[in-house]
Amino acid sequence: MTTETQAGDLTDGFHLIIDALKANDIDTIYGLVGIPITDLARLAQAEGLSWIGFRHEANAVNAAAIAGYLTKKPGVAMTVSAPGFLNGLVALANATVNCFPMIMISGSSEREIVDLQQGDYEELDQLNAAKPYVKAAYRINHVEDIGIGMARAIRAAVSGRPGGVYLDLPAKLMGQAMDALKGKQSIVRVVDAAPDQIPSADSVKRALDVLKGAKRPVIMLGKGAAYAQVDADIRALVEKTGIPYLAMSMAKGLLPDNHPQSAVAARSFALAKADVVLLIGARLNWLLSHGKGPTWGGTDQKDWADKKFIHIDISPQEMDSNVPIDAPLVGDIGSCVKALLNGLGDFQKPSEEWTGAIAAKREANVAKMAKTLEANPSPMNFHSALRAMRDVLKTRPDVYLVNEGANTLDYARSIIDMYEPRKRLDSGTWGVMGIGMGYAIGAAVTSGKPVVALEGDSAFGFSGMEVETICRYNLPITVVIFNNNGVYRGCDVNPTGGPEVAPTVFVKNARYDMLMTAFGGVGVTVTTPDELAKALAEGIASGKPTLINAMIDEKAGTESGRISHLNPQSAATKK
Ligand code: ADP
Ligand code: TZD
Repeated sequence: MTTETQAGDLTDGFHLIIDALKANDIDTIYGLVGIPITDLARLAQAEGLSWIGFRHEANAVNAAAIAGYLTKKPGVAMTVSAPGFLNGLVALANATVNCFPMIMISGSSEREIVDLQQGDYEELDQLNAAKPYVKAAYRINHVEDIGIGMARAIRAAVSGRPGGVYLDLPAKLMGQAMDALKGKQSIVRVVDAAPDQIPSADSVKRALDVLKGAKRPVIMLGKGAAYAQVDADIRALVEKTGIPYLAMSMAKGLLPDNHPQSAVAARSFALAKADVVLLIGARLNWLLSHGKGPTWGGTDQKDWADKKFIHIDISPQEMDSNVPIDAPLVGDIGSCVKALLNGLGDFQKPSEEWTGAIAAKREANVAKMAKTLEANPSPMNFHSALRAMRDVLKTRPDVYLVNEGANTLDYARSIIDMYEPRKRLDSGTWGVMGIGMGYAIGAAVTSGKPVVALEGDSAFGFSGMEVETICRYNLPITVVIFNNNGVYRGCDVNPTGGPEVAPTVFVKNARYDMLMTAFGGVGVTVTTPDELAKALAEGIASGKPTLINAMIDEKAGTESGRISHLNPQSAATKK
């Protein structure tokens, strides 16, 4: 709809914001309209961008975050001022914590009123509120600065360690006018937004020396490795070195989970016994027991054990975060992995003793798990339901799997194998609930591929209203809810015997499927693994918005899934 710009023509903030996004190949905005961004949303759509409108900002921002992770381009979300901004901020912080590149753009109220706290409509000092939770936060005050401001936000989101960026756009900015030709010239197309960061030759040599000296090496792939999109080189490094590897949750599928070098079913053994660990895009945070303690063969929680770490990360500050890193390899994963590959020479693969021990452990654990999975209890439990889902999903490796909950998350992570990179999207670094529908929508919109969102019944509740969004855009999303009547489980009782239900308990036998049928999608309740398998296969094949309410034994599962030990225990002993 743009016509040729002529001398004397005027443009405005609304147009320049859209022009700046388009100039940087941003084609989708995830958002929720209201003052002062409604016309901006309309204009975006009129100018050919896709506007995906949500029912709550957190879900829009989660969708943008996962779009950023999947595409390496910043996902863009847009919200109204104060409450809309704050609703989105949790998800923006979550994007930052997970190193996903995105920009949350929020409209804001009159600066002179906000700054004197005189009580404007939706008044909040958003820029300062955002700062502690984001990688960068900027405000554009003048129409002439829109091009450079947007460029700054884009570069901040994707360069170095990716993260969430907040961009504040005061309502007044949108209406500001300027000469159209000058406006056009003010738009910046960012050149090389995430430049390669080449590791130093010394650091490469040091890493290779440590790796070559290893007797019992292990490679740990994290979601940074998946994000980097250098799948072939990572596979080559794993296969050429012959080193057993482990994948963190969202790195599953970077190499197929049934790869012969996968040590995932022998994780505890491999971590405890390894002498050298090569971390590729994985932080030594709580998910890896901070690199120390019994998980790593240490005698107590603070024991570093006797391990050497080689750590590839783009962030130099990540080195020595929890344990000393013997060989820091700072750079982008693509360049670091290439450098290692180039220097491998005639690399001696690890001994049969080591790889054989891992294989034996893996086979024993798989056989043990197979027994549990074969059982057919009634009502179904997590294992029998997941066996059914595993068998269907194995036939569709192209399907994205979004996953959140406690037991639903932990069991699915180990039972459902992934075969393609970046297909598993889950609660991530914070173990946060509420990413479900946002991630599912973001993945479906960016890829056009089918998505299965496997949700605990509690987890689903955080973003459940977005089933309307799924129906509105007719997205190929099948939501499966493991319904066990509560948070973790549904069988707790109020110890007083009073009428108020226990803190973890929901309405029994809720019909979540009716939420989907309310908006024109397909809804079905299933009670057996066969029914679940059939409904799942149909949901994926049809491409229609589908919700499967899978009834699970309310006594199955454990408090907090696999992280029960993180619940605080009283130091006082009961008399
Ligand atoms: P996981 O949860 O899978 O263990 P983390 O989120 O803890 O993974 O770690 C991802 C790491 O990857 C972060 O420390 C981040 O700095 C790093 N990272 C992200 N992208 C790149 C990249 N392109 N090159 C190098 N490191 C990267
Ligand atoms: N709020 C937020 C934003 N994130 C959280 N992680 C929690 C609360 C606490 N929490 C968990 O850590 S898991 C979970 C909550 C509320 C839900 C577990 O119940 P579920 O899953 O029904 O989703 P399972 O599979 O039945 O255990």
